[in-house]
Parts: sequence; C-alpha cells; structure tokens
Amino acid sequence: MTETLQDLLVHYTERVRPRVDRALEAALPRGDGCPRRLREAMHYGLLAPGKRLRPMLVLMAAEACEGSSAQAMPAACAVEMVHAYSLIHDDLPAMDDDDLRRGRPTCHKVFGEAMAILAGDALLTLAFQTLAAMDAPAAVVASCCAALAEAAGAEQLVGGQADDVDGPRPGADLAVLEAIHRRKTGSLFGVSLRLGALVAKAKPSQHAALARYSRAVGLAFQIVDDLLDVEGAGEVLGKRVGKDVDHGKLTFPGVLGIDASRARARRLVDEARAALADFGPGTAPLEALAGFVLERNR
Ligand code: GRG
Repeated sequence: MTETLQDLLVHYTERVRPRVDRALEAALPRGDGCPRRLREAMHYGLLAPGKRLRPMLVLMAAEACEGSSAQAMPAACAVEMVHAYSLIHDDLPAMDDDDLRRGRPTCHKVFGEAMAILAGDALLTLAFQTLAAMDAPAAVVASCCAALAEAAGAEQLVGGQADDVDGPRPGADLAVLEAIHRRKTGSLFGVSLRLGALVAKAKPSQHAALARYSRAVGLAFQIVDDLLDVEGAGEVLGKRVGKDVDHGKLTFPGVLGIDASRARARRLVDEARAALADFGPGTAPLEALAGFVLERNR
C-alpha cells in the first residue's frame, strides 16, 4: 500500500470510527423493558474494541456512490450488530468455545452462556429494527432488510457456519473451502457494500463493481485470517491463535501452503482494486481498505 493510501485510511478511521461507536451506543435499547444484564451483555459484545470494518465498508460504499455517510449510518450499525451477534455465538462452548475475543474475555465468560445467547439474539433482532427505522424511502428500507436477511441467513452466514461446524467432508478441497468462506465471511462483506450502495441509490454498474470488489476483498480477508492464525501474535489479534490446526479445520495455508496463500491474497486485492477502476472518484477509501486487509496484523 502506498503511504498516501495508508494515511488516508488512518485519517478516515480516526474520523469515522467514533461516529460509528456513538451510533451503535445510541441504538442500544434504553427502555425499562430491557433487563440491565441483557443490555450490558449487548453493549459488551457490540462496543468491544473490534476493527469496525463492515460499518466502514457500508459508509465507504455509500460515499463512493455519491451518497452521504450520515444517511448510511443505520445500515452500518445494522451490519455491525449482525457481526457482533455472530462472534458472540461463535465463541460459545457449543461452537468454537473461545475464552478471548477482541482482547477481552468472551461474552459468555463474563455474562454466562444463557445471557450471551440472548444478547446475540437481541443484537440480530436489533439490526433489523435499526434498518426498519431508517430515514429512507420504503422501497430502499425493504431492499436493505431483504439483503441483510439473505446475507445473515441459512444460505449464507448461518449456512457457512453450519458447514464449518460439521467439519471438512472427505476429499474437501480448495473449492469447498472457498464456498464456506464466501458464505461465512464474504456474506457480511458483500452486504455491507450492497447496503451502502442501496442507501445511495447506486446505478446497476456501481452495484456490480462493488459486488466484484467485495467478493475479492472478502476472500482475501479470510485467507489473511487463516495466515494470522498460523503466524499472527495472539496479544495483537486479541484472540487465541493456532485454533484452526487444533480443531483440524480446512484452511488456506493448510491446502495451498503459506507462500501460495499469501500470493493468492495479493492477487485478490489487485482484483478488488481493479473492480473499482471504472467507478469514478471517491473510491480511495475502498482502495486503501483493500490494502489494509492484505497487510493487517490483527
Ligand atoms: C454463529 C451464525 C454464526 C456465525 C459465526 C463470525 C463467524 C461466523 C465465525 C467467527 C470465526 C471466524 C474466524 C470467521 C471468519 C473471519 C471473521 C469473521 C473474523 C472476525 O472479523 P474481524 O476480524 O473482527 O473483522 P473484529 O473483532 O475486528 O470486528
């Protein structure tokens, strides 16, 4: 990544991330009807120190399509709520059984399993409540709800997780691995860009370019995730490393080897940037984020 793009991403993140966190905080339930411990567990999972990549993708996509980030903020929050729910549930003893997430004890370690399940359930529901309350034409709201439901549902996020839980089938290869990750990781990357574009009333050619970008960046993100599990530092990542090997998971370094995995991630990031080529101005943050995906250490 050139120095300029790196600086741009740092400045973008410094400017936007506090706004995202304030909007997430404001979206949490305040009424007496929400039990205090449930609200605390939701707050803990949602406002934990993650990277906020998905909300930033929503806002960057909206801006790239000449929309405003303020308009897209509810959609940005909705995707992060689904992401936070998926992490809380993924960490449960019945799934990955993790003690550490985002540098802190996992939600169920702090609040107990039952409350962590409920916090995840409530965040998933709150995502759709947040989208439904968005200040946008009814057709845009309906399209956003449908897109997020599809991405989070049985054929995408939950389906990918189910295949992962079942473990690799005999003879599973690179195509199977990519199919799992396109759903498990790629689904939320894809819908982040789609929601930003929907809110900004993007042209079909812009939707198509952003879909190409998201497919490439989502897969590159996952390859790097697998590499970090082998080579990364647990204290920087804020989670346990070496899990994939311990759990006998099918991974990119396991199938391709480390060097070929890195080369594949590099090619995918080039493809992602190429997808933005005919897009017009305003795509620099998306270009910078693609570079970050490749070079990240957390
Ligand atoms: C429980 C339905 C359900 C789905 C779980 C999120 C997930 C699916 C599994 C987590 C395991 C994993 C490593 C998934 C792939 C990559 C991924 C989603 C990493 C976490 O995303 P980051 O790095 O997290 O953007 P932060 O904490 O920075 O937001």
